[in-house]
Amino acid sequence: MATTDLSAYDPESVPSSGDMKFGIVVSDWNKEITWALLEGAIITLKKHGTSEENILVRHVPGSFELTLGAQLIAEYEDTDGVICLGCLIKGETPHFEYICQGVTNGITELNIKYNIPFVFGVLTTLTIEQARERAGGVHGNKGDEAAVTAIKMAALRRSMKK
Ligand code: DLZ
Repeated sequence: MATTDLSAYDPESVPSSGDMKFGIVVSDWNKEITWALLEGAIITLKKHGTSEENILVRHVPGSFELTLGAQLIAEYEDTDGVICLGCLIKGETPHFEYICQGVTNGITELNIKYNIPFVFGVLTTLTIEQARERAGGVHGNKGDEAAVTAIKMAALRRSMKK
């Protein structure tokens, strides 16, 4: 089955993010991968107009901590959205499933609780190779996809604001 190129999108479909501010919370577990996602997200936000000073980056130890990290940004900073970046690689125990479930539910709840988008930029792969392929490899960069989603959702929210 063909895998989507995570970095492929129509630039015309992305609004300008020149006046937007974003938080990025990045997990340092599997940092070879997550820091590549971070780089992709920052480059893509800048490409669409977000300035360096309007990109707030915060690190957390693992993907399980992404939910609280993102909530802290939402509580203490005035941002148009928060991008959550992590990489979970399946091991030999069910730990992977629990963390995947925890972070997925956590980020979903944040989207409902706050009136800003929280983007799920978390890779969940069976191997490190699959993660590399999606962190700037043959399948593009999940960080690019997350940044484009954040801009689109932030623009949607602004279009609704009275
Ligand atoms: C403990 C753990 C394991 C085994 N694997 C990963 C992983 O593949 N990716 C990831 O982001 N985090 C992992 N963690 C760490 C947990 O997310 C979390 O940081 C710890 O359980 C402490 O709460």
